Amino acid sequence: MHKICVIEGDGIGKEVVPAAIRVLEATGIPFEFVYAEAGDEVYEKLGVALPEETIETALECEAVLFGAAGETAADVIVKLRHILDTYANVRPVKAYKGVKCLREDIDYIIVRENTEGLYKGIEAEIDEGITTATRVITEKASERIFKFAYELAKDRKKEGKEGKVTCAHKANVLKITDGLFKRVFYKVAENYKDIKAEDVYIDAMNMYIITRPQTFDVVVTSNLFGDILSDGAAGTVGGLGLAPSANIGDEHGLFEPVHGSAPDIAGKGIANPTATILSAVLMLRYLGEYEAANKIEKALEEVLSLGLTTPDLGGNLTTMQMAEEIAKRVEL
Ligand code: GGG
Repeated sequence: MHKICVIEGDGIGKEVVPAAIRVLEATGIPFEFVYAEAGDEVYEKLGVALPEETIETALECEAVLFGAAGETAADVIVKLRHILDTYANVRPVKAYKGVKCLREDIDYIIVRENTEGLYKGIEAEIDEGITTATRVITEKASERIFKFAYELAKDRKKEGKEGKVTCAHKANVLKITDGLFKRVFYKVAENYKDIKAEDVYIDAMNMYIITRPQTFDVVVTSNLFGDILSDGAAGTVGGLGLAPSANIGDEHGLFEPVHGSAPDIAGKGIANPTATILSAVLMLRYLGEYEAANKIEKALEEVLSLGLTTPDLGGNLTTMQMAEEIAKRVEL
């Protein structure tokens, strides 16, 4: 029995998470889902966006499945990643058949450092009209994220991928912080002679994900850069509705779609559940349930190629109808 903490969060989180749960239940794997609250609505109700009870549940479960954060994102999802010390934010960028993508051969992973950078949240108003934010980059956190990225590239190489890690930074301007980041990247590379290592400037990288996305395997970058880059990358493979993520640490795993609460479409039942379902697939692999994970991915591919989708991908199904199509195929 896998004990999973489920936090739907705000907006479309309340629609895409039940859709993913329906698909997870179709696998027949025994789950205990423990529901916990967080987000804007909870803040309105209790005056706190991430209640202690939710933190305790997240800490005691085997994994967390999270939906979407709204205005309280910094106090909910960013804080939860810190509390669970899920230092690697893994964001696959993959072109699925049946989805209009920039190219058919896009298949790489963005690894975003999850615990520091500008998202450390050290901000201040030092005088009227003068504000600052402190960008924290440490050798320790950089070393562990690079090890993670190289290990991931090693695993992917076994599956036939190139075996390359690309570090995206801005060391020519942020000389001290990204100077350290880049230095540690090549220091860690010394232990991975069988994996290619290259570095690019983050602004150029933003162009390369459009002009030559097929040349990347594992891309590693700092927190804010990774957040921005991965939304752009999602746009090349069908949009945010298809972008999953895994937050991985040594003790905990938290799985969530890359998208937020999308208040413009919340409550309409038209949100694409794919990103959350693919996040659940990542969760199953984390739990060692590889067969079920592959089965869901295959069913999803079939549903996408048949056009049985929500309106963002040109179909006319609701969130739950699309999930049903996937679940039916998983149950076969
Ligand atoms: N499911 C992810 C989510 O709710 N994202 C909203 C957001 O603002 N996230 C900030 C981040 O990913 O760091």
